[in-house]
Formats: sequence, structure tokens, C-alpha cells
Amino acid sequence: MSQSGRGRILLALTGQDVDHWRRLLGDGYDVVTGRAYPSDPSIDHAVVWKHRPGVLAGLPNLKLVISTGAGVDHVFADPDLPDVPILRVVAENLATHMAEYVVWRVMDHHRQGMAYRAQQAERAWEERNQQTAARVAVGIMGLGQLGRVAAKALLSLGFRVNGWTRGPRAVDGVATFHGDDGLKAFLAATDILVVLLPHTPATQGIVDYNLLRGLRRDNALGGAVLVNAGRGRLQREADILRALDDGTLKEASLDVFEAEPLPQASALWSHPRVFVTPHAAAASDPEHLAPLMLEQIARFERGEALDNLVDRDAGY
Ligand code: NDP
Ligand code: OXD
Repeated sequence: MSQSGRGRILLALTGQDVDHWRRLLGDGYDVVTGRAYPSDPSIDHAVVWKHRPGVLAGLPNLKLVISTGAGVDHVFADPDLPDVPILRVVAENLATHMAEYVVWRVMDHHRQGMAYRAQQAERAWEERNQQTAARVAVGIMGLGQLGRVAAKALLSLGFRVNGWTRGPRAVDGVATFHGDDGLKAFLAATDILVVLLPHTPATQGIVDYNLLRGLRRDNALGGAVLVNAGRGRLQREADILRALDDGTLKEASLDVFEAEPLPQASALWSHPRVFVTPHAAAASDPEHLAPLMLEQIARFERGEALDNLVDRDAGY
């Protein structure tokens, strides 16, 4: 506990602007960084992104871990994670950014952006076939905080939308499927697959050749399309390349990769039918998130119920 009587926060962030977060979280709280205080008994809460494994286990009075991202696979990557509540990011602007990314990629594939960019490079003037959105079914794996907002945006543009979840879910206007038993029918009804799942032991490597073979290829777009903005470790990149090359997949937009940054040697960089973005679909905005985190810490200190708790058993 700090001298002010309020909790003390450890910031353990990799690849994020620690000073910016420190300024934003420092209103009434002492904020310290991971390197300086590896076993500080005065630390109550940890705000983390890809923290160094083991660093939290050394904090004897840690009460709360807060991820600066929506995904928490980086938290569970620590084999010595203390048994305290874990909170994750749920924020309207994150969901809006993700919906923008999904709409952008779906519209680009739907309106043949890849073919037109190739034609432009050749100075080729050739009008291509146009389909109505109502003839295209987008299937979203993961109808959580992000998937549901993306589904709504796609529905408003006239696409048909399917959704696949772990448990049964009802979402207005969306044809929903769940569990292993629902996967085959979900894929068979899907032309553009959008992956917005968390990376957990149950979902690791789920986007493999077999899964891609299950998509509907005989469709208005002339082939099946993959969009992954969930996590790279959901996908098998060798299988995606194989599927692109044998016609199982027409095109892909990938924001996340098995290894990040995507290695220079990866064939995905130069594949003519792959669109690569550098894990940039929806970035956490510290200005927006810090007040939400401080509110959760204050609730914790008042003994009130917390929002956005991670289910440790499910891993998300
Ligand atoms: P939520 O936890 O709100 O939703 C997760 C969804 O995935 C739920 O619908 C859940 O099903 C479903 N799901 C989880 N496990 C399984 C499973 N084994 N089988 C079927 N469905 C499953 O997560 P968010 O929507 O907030 O975020 C999703 C992911 O997006 C994050 O975990 C993160 O990896 C990624 N992300 C990527 C970003 C980027 O910039 N690329 C930015 C932010 C997040 P159910 O509804 O039954 O629980
Ligand atoms: C997240 C991310 O999980 O940015 O929030 O990937």
C-alpha cells in the first residue's frame, strides 16, 4: 500500500509506452515498473502486457492482475501466475476499431480489391462481376465483445452473418452454431470466415487445412476467404498457404501470426492473395483504458464486484 493509503500499481509491459501508462494511472496511485521492484511487498495490483514470466510470483501481496489488452493468452503464458483475479479490456472503442477492420477486410474481398489492385499494376481496364452482400455469408468464430459488434456492422451492410461460439448464444439477425457439433454446419454455410476467438488450449491451431476445407467454396465470390484478427496461434500458416495454392481458399487477410513480427522469410508477405497487417486491427488506447482500469481498482478496494473478469478455467 502506498503512503497515500491507496493501492500501489506495478506496470509490467513489453512493447508499450510505460511512461505514458504511468502518467495516466498515476492519479492517486504510486506506479512502479517491473524491473525496479521484482519482489516488492507494497504492490497491490499489476497492469500487464506480455510481462516477464515469474515477475508476478515474487509479489507477496498482489491482489489483482489487469491486462492492457482484450486477449489474455499473454498472461497465461506465465507458468508462475499467482492465483489472483485477472481482468481484461472490454472497451467500446476497441470493439469499434475491430468492427472497422472486419468491415474493411470483408468489403475489400467482397468488392474484389485484390483483383483490382493486381489489374491496376498492369494498367488493365476490366470490369469485374459485382455481387450483392445478401448473397455472401460471413461466418464469425467468436461472438464475444468484439465479434458481436462486428456482426452488427456486417448485418447493417446486408451480409448474411453466421456465428460460432463455445456455448449456445443468441444474437439478433445472426445464425448461431456452437461447440464441436456445430462447427461443420457453421463452416459449410460460410463464404468469408472471420476469426475473433481467443487463443486458449482449446483453440490453438484450430484454423488448419481441415477446417478451411469445410468452408463453402462454390459461392458468389468464387471461393472461400479467411480473415484472422484473433490470434496468430489459432492458425497453421503452412496449411493456409497450402489452401491458397490448391484453391481451398481464394484469399486471406491476416492481422495476427504464429510468430510476431511476421518473419521476413515468411511466404505470406509476398503471396499475391494475402493481405498482411501487423497486429493492428484494434489497438488498446491508454487514454481510454486507464480510467476504466482505475475504476475497477477502486471497486476492488471498496470490496465491490468487478467487471470483465477472466475465467481461468476457460482461459479467456
Ligand atoms: P470474448 O471473450 O468477449 O469472446 C470470445 C468468444 O470466443 C466468445 O464468443 C466465446 O464463446 C468464443 N470462444 C472461446 N473459446 C471457444 C471455443 N473453444 N470454441 C468456440 N468458441 C469459443 O473476447 P473478445 O471478443 O473481447 O476478443 C476476442 C479476441 O480478439 C481476444 O481474445 C484477442 O485474442 C483478439 N484481439 C485481437 C486484437 C487485434 O488487434 N488483432 C485486438 C483485441 C483483441 P462463448 O460466447 O460461448 O463464451
Ligand atoms: C488485444 C490485442 O488483445 O491488442 O487487445 O491483441
